[in-house]
Amino acid sequence: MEMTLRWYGKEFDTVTLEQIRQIPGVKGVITTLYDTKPGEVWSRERIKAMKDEVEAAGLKVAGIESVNVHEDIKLGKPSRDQLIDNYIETLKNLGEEDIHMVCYNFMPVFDWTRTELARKRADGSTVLAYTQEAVDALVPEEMFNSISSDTNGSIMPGWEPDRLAHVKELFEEYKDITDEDLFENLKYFLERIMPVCDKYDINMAIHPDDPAWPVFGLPRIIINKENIHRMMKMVDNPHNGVTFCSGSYGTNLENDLPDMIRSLKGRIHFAHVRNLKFNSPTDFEEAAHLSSDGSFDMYEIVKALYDIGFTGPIRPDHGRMIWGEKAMPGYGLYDRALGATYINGLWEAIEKSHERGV
Ligand code: CS2
Ligand code: MN
Repeated sequence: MEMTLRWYGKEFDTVTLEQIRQIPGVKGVITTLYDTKPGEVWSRERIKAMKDEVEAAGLKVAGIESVNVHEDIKLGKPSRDQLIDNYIETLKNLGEEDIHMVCYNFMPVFDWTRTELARKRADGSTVLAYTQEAVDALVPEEMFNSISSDTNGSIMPGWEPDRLAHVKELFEEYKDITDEDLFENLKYFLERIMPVCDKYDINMAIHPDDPAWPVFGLPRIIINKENIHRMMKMVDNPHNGVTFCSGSYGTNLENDLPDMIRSLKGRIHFAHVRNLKFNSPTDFEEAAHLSSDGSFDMYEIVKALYDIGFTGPIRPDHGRMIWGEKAMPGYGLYDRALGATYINGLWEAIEKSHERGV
């Protein structure tokens, strides 16, 4: 594995490349052109400038999170062909700049959903949290307003203000879209982009829906083992793979995370590792990465990645807000640095035990 940290770019992130460079074992960043809109072509010049900036700080671009997919592609509208052409052009430009991993998602309207961005824990840290009761009591527009007013001044990925403007129309458009339609539209998209991925050896890594069940009545498909295997089989190409995000699949307690990882050998192109603490099956919060702080056995998760021979980029996912830091919720420096160090420690111990046959 290759330890990385997500970085949103100088204009959007409170964390600097110089700081990231000092986290032991972190050699690369996962980044994006955060000011581009879904459907836009990423120019080769801008990709190169981003790469040069990262490399000047002694790091590498280990992959992109995300090249967002336009809603018309998810909806299967006639305009999708032009939008997919643009996506292909972006992939080609990334490939020509020697970038080979692209994370994306296929969630209608919203990216991840949380009901609190700063729930206070007993130790004084704050974390993102979710309760089903709160979602059930909200209409989607209110969710947008509460998320955007509570972000320490940053724009949260997936909750960009221009989405808000269209939220009502989008819900209308998704009214008749079923899970089957969404699978079909994903298949169409993947079939069209695979040739450029083959040509430039680009690993596409779909991020799971978070939480891993339908919210606000919208269809959601990347939620469990059965569905991801269906997705990989319907376009059976090694470049069609997944981002294994323990915190997103883990929202559904029926998902056996180490078992899912083992079943995805060769198709996990990117890993997000984080822990959740369940207070009830419908109330969870994003704990520290350490197993005993949450509900998951992080050793088993990292061990499964080790056992399948995972060599791709990995990153600590959302961290808690600690030590007075002010940053984009989930994306401060301190707790993610602790997370990276902890995952590195688990990996070293697992690797050495394996090598020494203990
Ligand atoms: C991320 C997602 O911050 C997060 O929760 O894991 O927003 C992820 O970047 C996207 O879903 C991938 O497209
Ligand atoms: Mn994730």
